[in-house]
Amino acid sequence: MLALAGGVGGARLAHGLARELPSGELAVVVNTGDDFEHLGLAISPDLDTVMYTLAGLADRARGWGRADESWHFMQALRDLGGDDWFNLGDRDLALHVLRGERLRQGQSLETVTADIGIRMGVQVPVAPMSSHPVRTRIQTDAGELAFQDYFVRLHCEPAVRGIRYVGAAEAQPSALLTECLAPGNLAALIVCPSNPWLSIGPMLAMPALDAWLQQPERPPVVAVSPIIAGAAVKGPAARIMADLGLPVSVIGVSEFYGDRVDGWVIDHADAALAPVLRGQGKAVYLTDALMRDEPDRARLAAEVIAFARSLARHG
Ligand code: FO1
Repeated sequence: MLALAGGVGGARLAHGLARELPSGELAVVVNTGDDFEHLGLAISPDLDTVMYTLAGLADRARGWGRADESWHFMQALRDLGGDDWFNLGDRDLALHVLRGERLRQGQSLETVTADIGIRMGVQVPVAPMSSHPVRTRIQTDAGELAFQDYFVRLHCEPAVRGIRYVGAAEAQPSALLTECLAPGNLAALIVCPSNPWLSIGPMLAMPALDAWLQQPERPPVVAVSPIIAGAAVKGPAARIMADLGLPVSVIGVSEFYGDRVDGWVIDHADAALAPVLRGQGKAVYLTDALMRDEPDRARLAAEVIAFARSLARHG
């Protein structure tokens, strides 16, 4: 199975899927639209969040960055008048320094990611959507912003008027993604509960993935709703939906994903919306969609896997 994942929510379901599927049966492809150069470092936040989470190194509360972190670098940076709006923990820093050095030596982002994953003890194949740069840019009333400027420096405050995925149309899919999309290789594709516009959108904008999704005959695609009872579990998804004039519910997300998704996993709190989704021809699975802890991640993952397999059997 292929899981498409972005930030924290995606990483958590990917962790559950990794616990429920033998490693040969799962691949995780991650958004790189949030990547940026900062202080001379090559930073890939979603790749790092997924890898730290799969390796059991992620900070539980924050969701991003590492647990047991210290912040001496940030304090010294601040004392020297450096840009301190993007927090880089001392242990996390090593990863960004190493990745930047290897990219400068000419290694691809996919190769660097695979090597680092092995060193971290990540058991599941994880790759970027592409080794070619894709950058999510946020159009606001105050002009167009680079992703991290919107998300972190400005705390998602500017109203979103549009989103561009610069480079996605030209980006060559990673080898792992290409392998997953090859005929007969995939039992199902899982769209993790990441931000649809910020984390999944950049991947859907890649022609290779879009073409695969548009095939009349293809393995089932199951999406786990990132919106529960009209609110995002984490992050700005609900705000963005309101800014874009979409219904702030799984219906709004379903409008964005359209026919790419065959089955929706939604929370019991949204049971009233199930008939609307079924009216759109979607299969719907109702459950407790919130992942509070690791057992929750495994439970939800097991339900998603069974749901996807049921769609594969019944077409
Ligand atoms: N998110 C924040 O809200 N504030 C930060 O200072 C911050 C630092 C950071 C450092 C490394 C990393 O991998 C992620 C970090 N994030 C931070 C999260 C990141 O901006 C988001 O996780 C993604 O870009 C969107 O999912």
